[in-house]
Amino acid sequence: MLPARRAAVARALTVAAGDGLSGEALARELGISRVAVAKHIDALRELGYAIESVPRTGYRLVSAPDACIPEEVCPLLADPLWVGCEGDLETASTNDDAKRLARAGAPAGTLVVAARQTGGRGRLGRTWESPAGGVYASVVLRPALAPAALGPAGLAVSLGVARALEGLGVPAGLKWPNDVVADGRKLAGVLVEMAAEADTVEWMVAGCGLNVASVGRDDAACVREWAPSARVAEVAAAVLDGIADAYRAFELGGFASLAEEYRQRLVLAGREVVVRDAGGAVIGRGVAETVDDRGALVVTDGQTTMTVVAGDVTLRDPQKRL
Ligand code: BT5
Repeated sequence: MLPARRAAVARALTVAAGDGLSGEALARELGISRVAVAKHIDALRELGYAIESVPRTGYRLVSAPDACIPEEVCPLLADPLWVGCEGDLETASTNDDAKRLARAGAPAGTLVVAARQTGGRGRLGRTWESPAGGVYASVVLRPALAPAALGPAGLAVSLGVARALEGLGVPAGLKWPNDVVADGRKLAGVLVEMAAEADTVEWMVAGCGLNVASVGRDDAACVREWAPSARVAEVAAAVLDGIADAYRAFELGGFASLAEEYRQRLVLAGREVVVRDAGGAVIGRGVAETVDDRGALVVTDGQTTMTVVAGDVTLRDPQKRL
């Protein structure tokens, strides 16, 4: 992974720790001018880095921000899928940024992260509230699969998120299709978008929004309820590595290879649900039984069984929690 220069300055200051580094040493190490170093230091301060300017020593890092920014997330990523990471403190939507990069030819494994979003998007035209204190990340993928095979990609990605959260001590469940929930409240959502031509997929962008700190909604959960000292960047890196792992299995073996694990976490099993199509029209009511190997939700009303390939479900009794 080639970190941007700004990230390289942050890295060098982190490694130097209390000793600090002179502007000259930084310029030499990174092969840039001292003016450029000063510019990157200013940019890092704007991102929330506390950097002291010490006479004769140079720059010393006092503290790094707890935020979903490339400087903090990238060094923690372990999966070989990741080839590049971009992003800033704020953007409208990391999915929109990743789509732009994908259209411009960015390779699979390119990441976009942000500390907050001003236009975070959910599925079906809904909004994703994206204040500071969350993970907002989108990945460019180029699956070697037919477009029709990508239907359950979001389920695979949400399973990757849930697995990673379990590793952090969060009791993560899955609400079909793409929601990660805990204690009956939504913790994370996944938005998959793609461009396909005939029978090839040009690109696919998978975005994940995840609450690490509270967002102040009654129907939302956050990671810190179970992991009070979790840092945003650590959670982001764990979740992104989890997504990479699940995506690889999905690309190789399809959803069938992940279905059993998904089913084990399905919080809807045995619950009365209302099924709606993408336009919001009710297309069925019944008990959610399971998710089949193609990723469809199986709902039965006692007489007929329907398999729902795409759409949305809500609990029949909205007072009841998942
Ligand atoms: C989703 O949509 O759950 C997908 C959310 C994906 C967001 C990520 S952030 C990075 C990337 N960039 C983007 O612009 N988007 C992706 P959906 O299933 O439609 O759920 C949306 C619904 O979740 C809303 O209508 C609210 O009811 C609820 N919601 C909104 N913000 C929330 C939050 N922060 N926490 C919990 N629930 C929330």
